[in-house]
Amino acid sequence: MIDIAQVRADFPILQEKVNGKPLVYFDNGATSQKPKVVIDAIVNYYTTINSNVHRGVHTLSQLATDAFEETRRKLKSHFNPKHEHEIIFTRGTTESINLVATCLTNLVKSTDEIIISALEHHSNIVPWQMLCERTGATLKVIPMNDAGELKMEVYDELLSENTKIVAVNHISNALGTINPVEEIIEKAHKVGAWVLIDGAQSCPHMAIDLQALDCDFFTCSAHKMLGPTGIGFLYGKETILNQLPPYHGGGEMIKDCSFDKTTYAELPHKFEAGTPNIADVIAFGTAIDYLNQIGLSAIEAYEHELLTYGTQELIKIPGLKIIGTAKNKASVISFNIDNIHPFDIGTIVDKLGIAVRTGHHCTQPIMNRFSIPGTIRASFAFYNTKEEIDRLVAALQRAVTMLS
Ligand code: C6P
Repeated sequence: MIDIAQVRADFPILQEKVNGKPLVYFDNGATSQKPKVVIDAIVNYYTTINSNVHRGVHTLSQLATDAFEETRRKLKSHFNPKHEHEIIFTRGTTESINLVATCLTNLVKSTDEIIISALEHHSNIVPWQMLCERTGATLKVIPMNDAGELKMEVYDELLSENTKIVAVNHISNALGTINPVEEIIEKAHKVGAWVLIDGAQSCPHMAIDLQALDCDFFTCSAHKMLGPTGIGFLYGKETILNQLPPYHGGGEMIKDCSFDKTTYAELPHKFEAGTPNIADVIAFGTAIDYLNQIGLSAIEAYEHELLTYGTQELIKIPGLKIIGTAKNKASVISFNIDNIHPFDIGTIVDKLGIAVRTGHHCTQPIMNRFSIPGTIRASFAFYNTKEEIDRLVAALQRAVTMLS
C-alpha cells in the first residue's frame, strides 16, 4: 500500500497553486514531477563534487566519476541487463532511437524491411523513415483495431526473412495500450530480426527485466520516471552494440587517436562521446532509488485503480468518448467530448488548476487513424488521487457548459 499523503509531501510542486487553485497534475505522460531528493541530488552535486568524469586523478573527479557510474550500477540492478556496459547514457528515448537508426545505416540493405506499429510516437517513426531514405529499405506498419490494439495477425504476415528490425513501443503514450512485446520479440527473433522496444512510457509504471524480455535494444527517458530532463539510456545487447560503429566522435570514446587512425573505446564509452550530463545522471540514480522504495508493483496496482476509477467517472459525462479502449491498458485516458476542440477544454481546465495534455501527443498517425485533430489526455502517476479525478470531472462538466 502506498502512503499517498507521505508521497505527495515528497514532491514540492504538488504543494503549488496554479491559477490560484491547488495543482492537479495529470500530464505525467509528458513528464513526471520530481521528488525533493532528486532535486537535492542535482544541487548537492554542483555544491560539493562538481567535476568532469573519467578524466582526472584529483579527488573531485573521482568522486564525480564514482557517483556517475553508481547510476549505471543502479540501472543494471533495476533493469537487469546481462552487463552494466550495455547501458549507454543518452539524452533520452529520442536520442536512443536516433542512435540505433543512424548506426544501423551500413548494416541495412535496400531489400531489408523495418517494421514499426501504428501506435508509435514520432520518435519511433521518423528515425526509421530517415534510415529507409538513406538505405532504400522499406518501412512496414502493424495496423491497429478500433480499440487501439495492434492487429497481431497482420504482424505475422508482415514478418519475413527480409525483416531487419522491429521497433515498437511498450506502452502507447497517446492511448495507453500495453503492447504484447514479449510475443512481438519472440516472433521477430524467429525470422532473425532485431527488436527495439521504446520504453519511454513503460519504465515509470512497471518492473522491466531486460534479460527476460530478451529485446535487442530498449530505450528510456529519466524525466518520465521522476528523474531530470535531458537524460536517459539506450540498452543494447553487447554483441550487437559491438557490431555498430560509434554514433558521435569526440573525447572519451577513443582508445587511441592519431591523424592516421583512431580506434574506439570499449562499451559503453564508445557511444558516450564528450562530457556527459553528469548531474542529471546522478539524480537519475536517486530517482531509481525513490521509485524502488515505493515499489513498482505497488505503483502498478495503485495506478490501475486510478485508471478504473477515472474511466468509470469520465464516461458519466454526456458526449465523452474515450479513444483507446484496449483490454491491457496503462493509466492513460485519452478522450474527446462531442465536437468540442480539445484545446478549448484544456484551456478551461487549466484555469481551474488542472494540467492535462491536449493535441496529437506527437502521434499524428494515431489521430489520423481515428479521424480526429487530437484528444484530451489525462495520464496518472502514483502521487495522484481519486479526489483529483473528481476535480477533473467537475472541471470538464463546467467546460462543457461554457462551450456548448
Ligand atoms: N512522449 C508525451 O507527452 P523523449 O522526448 O525523448 O523523452 O521521449 C520521446 C517519446 C518516445 N516514445 C514515447 C512512447 C513517448 O511517449 C515519448 C515522449 C511525451 O507523450 C512527450 S511528446
